Amino acid sequence: MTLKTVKKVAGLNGAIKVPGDKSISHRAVMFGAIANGTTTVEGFLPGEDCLSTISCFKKLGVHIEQAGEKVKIEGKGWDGLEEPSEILDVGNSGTTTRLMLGILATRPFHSVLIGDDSIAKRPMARVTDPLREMGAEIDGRNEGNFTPLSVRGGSTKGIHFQSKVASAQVKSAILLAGLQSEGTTSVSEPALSRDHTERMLEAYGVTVKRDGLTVSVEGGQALTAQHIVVPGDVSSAAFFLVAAAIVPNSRVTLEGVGLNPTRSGIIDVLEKMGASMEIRNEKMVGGEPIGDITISTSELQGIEISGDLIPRLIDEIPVIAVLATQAKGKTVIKDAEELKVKETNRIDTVVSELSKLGANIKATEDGMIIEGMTSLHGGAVSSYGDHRIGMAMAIAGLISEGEVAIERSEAIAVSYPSFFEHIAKLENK
Ligand code: SPQ
Repeated sequence: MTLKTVKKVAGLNGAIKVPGDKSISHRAVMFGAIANGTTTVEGFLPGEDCLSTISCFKKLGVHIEQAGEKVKIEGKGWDGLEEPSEILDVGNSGTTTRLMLGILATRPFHSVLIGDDSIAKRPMARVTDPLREMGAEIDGRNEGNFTPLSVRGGSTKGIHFQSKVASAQVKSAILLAGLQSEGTTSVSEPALSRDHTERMLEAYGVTVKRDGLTVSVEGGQALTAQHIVVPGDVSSAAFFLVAAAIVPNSRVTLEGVGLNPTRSGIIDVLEKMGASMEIRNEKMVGGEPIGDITISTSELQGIEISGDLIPRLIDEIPVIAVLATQAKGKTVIKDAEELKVKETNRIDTVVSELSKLGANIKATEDGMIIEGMTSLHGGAVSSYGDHRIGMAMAIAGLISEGEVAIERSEAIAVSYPSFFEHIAKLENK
């Protein structure tokens, strides 16, 4: 357990390249593993979650070489995956668990998935139920809702699935199973979740049909190896976008950040709150839009964040709560019940830890209400093993009077191993 102390800074200035996108890094490896031929990945995120994905596919017999941000995957097609002799350990990663279940559902062998204490509490029935309906045999604790889970894949058939939640992991798991199932598989969701799976499957040569909130694929499709360039992770950039907006005397440029509209809700929020921000050098990289974002210290106004915007910024809500403490008036976050089933219950952890630093914040059934502006003070907080809570607390520490001591800060390596180095690089000395 690592305790990290963060102190108030005089300003943040300069430019950084945030690490590769976590969602896209996972998918690049997974799709490379089921594709035919050698896939190479550039800009891969060497965070613990994505390393768990690599380790699981190695256990499935795929030859993978990873050195920092470069990965080489020797794919032998769907049939190249072999029955693992060991348990597949997904670590802390919900994306690994749910997308792997979709892939394993059609493989004619037995495998067992296990993860850490946080994964053991995250609901999997949202994926295991539809995959069973397609014909996969899946068992596990609480009737297949919690890890450890065992899968015996086999001959599956396409279904139409109406998801109750806007979840890219649910959508992706079912579509991946659909690629090796009989007939058509389609998924409809209540609001559009991140669409990296759809974009990347197309890049790997798969035909994906999109019609509003419904996506469908035909069974029997093979993937062809690719060279994938991973954009910077907007969810990691979000911590420094917020930091630069709230720390006095700051001006920060974040280079090569992914601007996929299904992920860029944080930019809409900063604009609506009145942040002084500019986006330059916009271009497409591997089917994903990217750009450089420059942001300076800003006067901010509280706003309401709700509805279809929520899936576009779901992982940014912990740091948006920090932002809201420095905005004039009230910020209301609604329709965000999904926060309760992330690495922690992020409504509870954000509210409890920010309250310890003096924030005026209260939990609601589906979100939180924050009254600004408040001057935060130092104190002892915990990440509770949740990388995004750990980083949100560190950003709060940059403006707090007195030190913020973050317990279990090692969790940050799940998605942003160079986080504290980047703070040190930007900090006014
Ligand atoms: O992979 P994991 O643990 O689920 O990670 C998180 C995160 O904060 O990094 C969520 F806790 O991101 C999810 C995200 O919330 C990553 C993801 C994806 O890559 O498909 C989709 C979102 O989850 P969901 O449940 O809405 O599909």
